[in-house]
Amino acid sequence: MKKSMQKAINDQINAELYSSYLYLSMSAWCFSRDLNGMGSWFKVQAQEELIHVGKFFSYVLDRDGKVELQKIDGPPTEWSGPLAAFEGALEHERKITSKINKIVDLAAKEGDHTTHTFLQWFVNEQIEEEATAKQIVGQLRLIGDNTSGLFLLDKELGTRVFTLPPAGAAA
Ligand code: OFO
Repeated sequence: MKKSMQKAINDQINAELYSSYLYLSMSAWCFSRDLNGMGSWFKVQAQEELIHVGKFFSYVLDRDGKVELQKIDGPPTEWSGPLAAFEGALEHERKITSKINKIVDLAAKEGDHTTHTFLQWFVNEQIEEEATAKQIVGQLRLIGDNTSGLFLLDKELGTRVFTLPPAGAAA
């Protein structure tokens, strides 16, 4: 693997770790407001981001590259409400999509077919990541100031569970 690609993937490992940090912070904020379903949803999201970290981590090592972990920035800790938190999540996922696309562009430019193929999983994953956040933002906008609606959505989001990918897939 070329050094430029190794650097791009190490930067992405940092971005995925930040994603996990950000969602863990959103989780804490929701739990502290008794929005336990949303708190749990964000916690699962934080765990899923660590799966993304693991995929990039293993890929660099499998290609005989060097994993270089970097400092993780501190995420925000306050949001004006659940809508603002989920809007922040959607905005963040859009940024991640554009980062992934840039690495895909680099792989194409460098003729790195292996990395190009590897990245397709993330290209597809980002469709779901953005769609899910967008749907929750839309529902929260519909709910507005309706506390019963918020209560119901919180309950529904609390049903999300973290499932480990099949053996080997997370490595
Ligand atoms: Fe949320 O997809 Fe990784 O960062």
